[in-house]
Amino acid sequence: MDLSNPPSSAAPPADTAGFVPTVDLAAEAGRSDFYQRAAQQHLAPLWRVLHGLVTETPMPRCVPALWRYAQVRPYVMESCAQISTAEAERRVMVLENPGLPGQSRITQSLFAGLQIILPGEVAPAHRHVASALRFIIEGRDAFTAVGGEKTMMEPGDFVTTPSMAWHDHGNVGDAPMVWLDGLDMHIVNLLGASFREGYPGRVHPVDRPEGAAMAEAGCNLLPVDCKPGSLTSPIFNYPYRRTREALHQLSRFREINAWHGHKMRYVNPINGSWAMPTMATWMQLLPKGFESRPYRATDSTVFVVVEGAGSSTVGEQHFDWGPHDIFVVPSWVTVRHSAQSDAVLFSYSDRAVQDKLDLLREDFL
Ligand code: GTQ
Ligand code: FE2
Repeated sequence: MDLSNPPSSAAPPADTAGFVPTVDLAAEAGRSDFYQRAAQQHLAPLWRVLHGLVTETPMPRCVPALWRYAQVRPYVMESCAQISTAEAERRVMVLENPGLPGQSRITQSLFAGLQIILPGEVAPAHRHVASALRFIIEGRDAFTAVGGEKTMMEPGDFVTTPSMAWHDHGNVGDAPMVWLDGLDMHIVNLLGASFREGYPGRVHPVDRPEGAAMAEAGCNLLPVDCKPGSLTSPIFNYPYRRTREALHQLSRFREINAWHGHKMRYVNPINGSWAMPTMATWMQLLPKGFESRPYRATDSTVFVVVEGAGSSTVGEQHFDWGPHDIFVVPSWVTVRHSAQSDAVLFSYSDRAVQDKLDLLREDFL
């Protein structure tokens, strides 16, 4: 789904291979006076742009890309010398897709950034319509407080911040904490539905004990009087310890999926749907030596390497990856993964939206 405005160059050049012009280009010159007069009435001819708007196949402007953690980490660290969390509100280095420069997008619909919090720092409380996910990269002893409950975060944990929930983050340890933020604000903005509010205080009061959400919803049980208030999972920290154990146990008895390896989706225990209403999330285990069969889907996907080493062929590109590297597979671009050692990949995409709108297509090649 193209969630951004159509480009001004929506009509591809006539010499583009496979482009079928809707109009007789030779006759266009004679129409320019008409086009100019119509433009004064804020009218434009569809036939000049039709095939660029309604494309035969997805035409993502987002391109395959890889960020090696070893290369970007120094910049994330340097950002701490440049600005405080108090001044920045959120100290985040945005991962910008090279095909979408200056737009704060890692794919057409999604945001990704590396957020860092130093020992003793607090990222002040605020709330917004956009939903956020956190995928913890390094450090521990940092918490996020969401809707009045704190959770400590560890590498590999998947943590959610639902729409309009108050949230602040803090580091009570002695080492920096880095995580990947994934947000859906471009989807929210496309729809003109964004609001945000700062909290009149550094942190929002905590009124639930740590572990409350896990006790209520994370044990295959729900309180008898539980009334879901939103489409976001009531579990807001899916700890890696449990995810990893599930994947490894699965790999001992279950036949491997030829396209995905051993891949689990994070679910909302209330309704069995995605953990978040807009962003789909997964964790997959690719056993040593596994080579996936080619796969493509209409959701551009962001991958974060958790453990192990391997490589992925994304369209024409070949990416070698290791722990903490981040790469993007654009919509409808074919991907193949191969694992050099047992490898674990976290991923997220806008599939939760595409599913609801009946837009998703996938090819098992
Ligand atoms: O941590 O609350 O990367 O509100 C962008 C917007 C992080 C956050 C981001 C946010 C946050
Ligand atoms: Fe936020």
